[in-house]
Amino acid sequence: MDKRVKRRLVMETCAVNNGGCDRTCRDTSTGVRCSCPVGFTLQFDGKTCKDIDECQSNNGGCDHFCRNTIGSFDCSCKAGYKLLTDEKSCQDIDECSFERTCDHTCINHPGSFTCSCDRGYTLYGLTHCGDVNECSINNGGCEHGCVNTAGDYYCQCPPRFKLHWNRKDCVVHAGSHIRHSVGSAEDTRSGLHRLPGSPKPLCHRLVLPPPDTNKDSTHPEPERVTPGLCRRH
Ligand SMILES: [Ca+2]
Ligand SMILES: [Ca+2]
Repeated sequence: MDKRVKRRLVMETCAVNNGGCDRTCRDTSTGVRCSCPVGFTLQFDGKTCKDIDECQSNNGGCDHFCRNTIGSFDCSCKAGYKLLTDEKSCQDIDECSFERTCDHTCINHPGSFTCSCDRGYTLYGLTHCGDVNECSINNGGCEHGCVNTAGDYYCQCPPRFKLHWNRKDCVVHAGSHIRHSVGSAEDTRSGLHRLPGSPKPLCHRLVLPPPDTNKDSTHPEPERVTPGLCRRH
């Protein structure tokens, strides 16, 4: 045997300095053989192990994000997705499958979800539904009182008035002592209502107290009778 080879064989053994190998060393008849664990590749020097960047190839097989680590790699997913047990695939999280995600209605989307609210409610804070105070805008369209309720509202009238069928205006009760005048032809054209059973269209002169006080509601003052309150509907 060549002296140099013999000398090299003597020098290179896994027993000494791990045969110069980074990781695994194995003695063979031709000398030491270095090898590397999974996730590493043996360099041209036959000794050094270098991390494989799995993310460089096909994104590491990850659906969304790939992060290289020394000896391995990790997949992760965008917000709203979950990593499946194969540790590569990402699947939308169905937030609507959780309890109480939305106060009212939940709509699942890929990577997200939205909430919607029943009529009469408005969405706040993405998931919550709050009652709309219809009375806060134009008194809810009510001629007199407006009462806000959860998810709805209704109009109110002072004593001796009742709510018109349009649910907003107030009309005088039949039999009330509040005077009314017989409507003219113009009243008919303007669509003024008539009392049930009344042969002629009647324009009721409504005497209304201010919306926020009942002070005058029991004693309407004649001078406060306003022709303008003979309303269209
Ligand atoms: Ca790696
Ligand atoms: Ca979703």
